[in-house]
Amino acid sequence: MDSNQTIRCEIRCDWKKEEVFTIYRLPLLDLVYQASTIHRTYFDPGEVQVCSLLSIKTGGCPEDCAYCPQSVEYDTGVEARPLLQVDEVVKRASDAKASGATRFCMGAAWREVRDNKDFDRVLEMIREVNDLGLEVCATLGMVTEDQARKLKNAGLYAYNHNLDTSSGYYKSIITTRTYRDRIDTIKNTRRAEITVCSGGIIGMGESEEDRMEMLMTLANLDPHPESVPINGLVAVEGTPLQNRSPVSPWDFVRMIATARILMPESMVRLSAGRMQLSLEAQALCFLAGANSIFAGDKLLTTPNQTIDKDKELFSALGLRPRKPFKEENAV
Ligand code: SAM
Ligand code: DTB
Ligand code: SF4
Repeated sequence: MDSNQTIRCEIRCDWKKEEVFTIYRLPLLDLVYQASTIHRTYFDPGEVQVCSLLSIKTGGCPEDCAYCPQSVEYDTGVEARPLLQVDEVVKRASDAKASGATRFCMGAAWREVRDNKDFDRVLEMIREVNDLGLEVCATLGMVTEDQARKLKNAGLYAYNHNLDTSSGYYKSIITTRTYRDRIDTIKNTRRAEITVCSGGIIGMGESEEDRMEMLMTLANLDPHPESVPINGLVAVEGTPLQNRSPVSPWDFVRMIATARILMPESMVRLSAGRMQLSLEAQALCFLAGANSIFAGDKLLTTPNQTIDKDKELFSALGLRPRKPFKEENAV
């Protein structure tokens, strides 16, 4: 494909390596132009989904994910805390709603969900946050199909489980579980008819090929994940990746544009790492097809761009927060 050829907008789950590499390596402005064209075919380019994140169970995680400040393996200053109470979570969700969020994602530093009292409490959180009229998302580690059905029955709208990187590079980042485990959890949530949120992280020392392979793996899931978060590594002191330099804004734009072209109907989320991007670079990400962000002063344990800065950005670009699906479907 040469840079003048317009990429056809169709939903495909059979992308070949060469096709993905050709798209990823287009001259940047051609890539952005084509991604933007596809974005405008499927979405209102003036709308951005605003999601809020809350760590419902912080730190003390037995996994060894090299990027993560919540692993017990690393001395990062993140204190391990027990699972929050339902009331506290509902209060935080309703505050997030009042400040404009329409999706609420609850994260737990767990390797996997266990069938115990803590899981029952998370199910109750989901029921109550769902009653607020928010799209509820959770990221709790590995789940079985049976657990996924319980989450669905409680009203869970989406499950986040990132592939994080390519299958080849995965072993350099995490040794306590496999890529296959990740894919299996995604399949379990899909079988339970929960929408899938899956993406990854750039800036962990992976090659361009690793980035393209990760996007190809996501784009060859059938159906595509409804939501694809692209995170820039937040290099936290104490983790093995503490000295990684920040991701280039051009790389961010390239990842987002390629994700948009490969998965035209998915929400592409400009996730962690916005603190290291200028407002202008973020604008280019929206032009390239990003249509979702995490808002609020904190991600799970690290700082995020402030609400005031987000307001400035939305106002400068003429962007509007997207309504939750529930309201769209309401009569
Ligand atoms: N423990 C669960 C799991 O690993 O699936 C859920 C929580 S975990 C913190 C969710 C995701 O956050 C990870 O898969 C990773 O993509 C992202 N993440 C964690 N630490 C990060 C960091 N320092 N920079 C960027 N993304 C990060
Ligand atoms: C995702 O892809 N990124 C979010 C959310 N899904 C769970 C998490 C980002 C975490 C960044 C590091 C931290 O704040 O601890
Ligand atoms: Fe645990 Fe998730 Fe962090 Fe890995 S990414 S250490 S599984 S909280």
